Amino acid sequence: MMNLYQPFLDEAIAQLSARLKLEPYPIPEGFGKKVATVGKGKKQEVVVTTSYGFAAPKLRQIRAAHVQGGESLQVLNLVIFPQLNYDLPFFGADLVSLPGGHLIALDMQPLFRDDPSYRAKYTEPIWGIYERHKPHLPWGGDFPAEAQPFFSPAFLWTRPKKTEVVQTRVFEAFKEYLAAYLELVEGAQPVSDREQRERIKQAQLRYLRYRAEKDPARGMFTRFYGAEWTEEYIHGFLFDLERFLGISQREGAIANG
Ligand code: DBV
Repeated sequence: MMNLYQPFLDEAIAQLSARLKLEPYPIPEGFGKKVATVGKGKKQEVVVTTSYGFAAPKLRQIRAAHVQGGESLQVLNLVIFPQLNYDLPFFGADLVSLPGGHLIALDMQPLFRDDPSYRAKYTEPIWGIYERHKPHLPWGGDFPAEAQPFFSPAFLWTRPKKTEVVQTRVFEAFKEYLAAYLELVEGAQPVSDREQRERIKQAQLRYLRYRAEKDPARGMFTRFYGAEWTEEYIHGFLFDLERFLGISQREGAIANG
């Protein structure tokens, strides 16, 4: 399980570099690489979290968090946030390996899930990929109902028992989803209509607030690196749109109800 997701990260950076004009996205000081030693005695492990950030035309932030904790923990979380004048979905990958097994979430997460024309534009292009992989990557079961609006019908959600499945099937699906996403980015046209732009911004904020508030890694990061570091990592890097827009978290909390 050691470094299970390094090839995924390498592949993502290779695809992104080949298809986009990448620029660095700033990573706040102290968040580029974080190391902690956890556990006692024989169970002691060093957990290293490495962050990657890029921007590209049409894409406000491309960011990844890679958590390497030896045999007991491997995570790659990669999210792409488009510029607010594009109606593109988010690219979202949450690849998590714990001693009990693997948890894989892969999707192009829609801004407007229930809009049929949006679905035709952004889910149909990946439907074939989804259908090809689904029989080998069975539905992972329960996930939070409140997360439902943020996933497309082509959401790959699976909990493989075998690491080999991650290295083969999941890796193929990951490559294909990312390639298909970059195709959509290439074809995307800017939105100039003010009202539509406002709807996009609100949909991005909804998604972002949900992810920041419910981040399933919060507990883990807090245990490793403390609460202060973790909250700043979540709001200042992983899910930073409110900061980017100059909205305080307090206003955000009020807007969220
Ligand atoms: N998840 C993140 C970030 C992570 C991360 C930024 C950098 O959003 C890791 C790290 N995800 C992570 C970890 C776990 C999960 C689980 C460590 C395991 C938590 C644990 O078992 O303790 C998809 N990720 C999950 C789960 C789901 C997702 C459904 C299971 C949660 C549960 O069982 O409660 N990805 C996640 C999600 C959205 C998404 C909810 C919502 C839009 O895109």
